[in-house]
Amino acid sequence: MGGLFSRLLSRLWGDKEVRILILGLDGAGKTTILYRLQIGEVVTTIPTIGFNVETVSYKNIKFQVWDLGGQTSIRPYWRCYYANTDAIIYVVDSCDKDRMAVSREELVSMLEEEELKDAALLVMANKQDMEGALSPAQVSEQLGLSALKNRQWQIFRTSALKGEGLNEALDWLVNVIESKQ
Ligand SMILES: Nc1nc2c(ncn2[C@@H]2O[C@H](COP(=O)(O)OP(=O)(O)OP(=O)(O)O)[C@@H](O)[C@H]2O)c(=O)[nH]1
Ligand SMILES: [Mg+2]
Repeated sequence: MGGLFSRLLSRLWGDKEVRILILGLDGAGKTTILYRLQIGEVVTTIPTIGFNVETVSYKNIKFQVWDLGGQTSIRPYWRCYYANTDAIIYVVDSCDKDRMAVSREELVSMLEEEELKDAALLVMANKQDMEGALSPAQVSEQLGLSALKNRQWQIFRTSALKGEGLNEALDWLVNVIESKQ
């Protein structure tokens, strides 16, 4: 039964890759998450200038995952990557309380973009292994997620360092993508 289902799925999808962008402020953990998802390990990162792109296979779906640099001077270039995006993974450093408002502004202006109107939004309240991390509910409130209209979204607690919460988050994404078929 599982085999039949996966064959049907791969026929539906063919070789199409699902295009995902990982966005969020600098230092939130985007690159760490990308490689955690791809190779299952914590890699040593340096701040991303430009982007990393990797293919991640999960539950019979091939995700083409773009991890963009989050520094202030690089954020204006995010929009160059918006076209044909199926979902956004928005990563927040749950300990970076001082910059929650900045993170919210960047999120809101990104979601106003026409090219992203059909993209699902997966928020990762990352760095949950650290003391003093805001809970997903608190991060959600700070980002104003409950005010989002016409958008499939969900927030998950994650620790890229410990590898926690990432599978739950991707499971949600797989469901959303399958339901769009
Ligand atoms: N404690 C903890 N540290 C993390 C976690 N995720 C990432 N980090 C650390 O946070 C720092 C920044 O991580 P990066 O993945 O480089 O951040 P980024 O979002 O890609 O940053 P830019 O490329 O500058 O946009 C690194 O020292 C990571 O090891 C986490 O879940 N917990
Ligand atoms: Mg990076």
